[in-house]
Amino acid sequence: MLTLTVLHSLPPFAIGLARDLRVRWALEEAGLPYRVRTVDQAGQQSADYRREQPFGQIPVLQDDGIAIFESGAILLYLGERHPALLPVQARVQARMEATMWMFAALNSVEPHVARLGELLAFHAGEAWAQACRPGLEAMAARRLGEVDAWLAGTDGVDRAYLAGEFSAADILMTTVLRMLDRTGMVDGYPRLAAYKERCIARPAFGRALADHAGQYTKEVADAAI
Ligand SMILES: N[C@@H](CCC(=O)N[C@@H](CS)C(=O)NCC(=O)O)C(=O)O
Repeated sequence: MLTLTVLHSLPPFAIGLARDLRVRWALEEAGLPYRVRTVDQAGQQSADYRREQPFGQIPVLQDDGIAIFESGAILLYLGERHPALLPVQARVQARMEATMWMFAALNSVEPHVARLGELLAFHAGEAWAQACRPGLEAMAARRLGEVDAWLAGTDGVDRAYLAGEFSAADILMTTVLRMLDRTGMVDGYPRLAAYKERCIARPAFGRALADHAGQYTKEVADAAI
């Protein structure tokens, strides 16, 4: 049985964004049942957990004695076993296109989007943040425009997904784009916004989000009292 480690509690703004959602989504797409293990703040600091995840973060996926950290590595691991996430090995070009876009989502887009998202979530009112914001917005916007241009495809036909059929790359890119939901920036790119909507309309995403949010519902209810 697969075991996914998630944070024991989340601040309300992070519900729907924490990176266990990527893995839940991939597991749902692949039709793989899993159980959830939670780690609290003390657990994150423990030597045992640090051996699994050196930064004390989530997600971690355990599979029969194998433990994997980093959401991208987890999706690659699952993708190597499930063609619903990554084209089979014999389709070298298709598989590499999906792999390249997985790295692009994590390495070329996420850093800029996450930096802006963190600034807005944690430091919005601070003077230094106001000074940095235009530069970070410009860089995130540049990347959004570049992904949007890729989706324009060729011969006037838009690409439905980043690399042919739906893949783990779309899970990563969509979860990165969702970090900007509160800014409305993605809506400035109708093709990119339609792509994001197409991805989150997938039943597997709906199930993953419901399970992820359900994990924290009680905590939110408690906080409201
Ligand atoms: N690059 C890592 C980032 C993991 C990450 O940032 N996890 C956050 C939740 S989304 C976390 O565990 N935060 C708690 C902490 O850093 O203490 C990945 O993709 O797995």
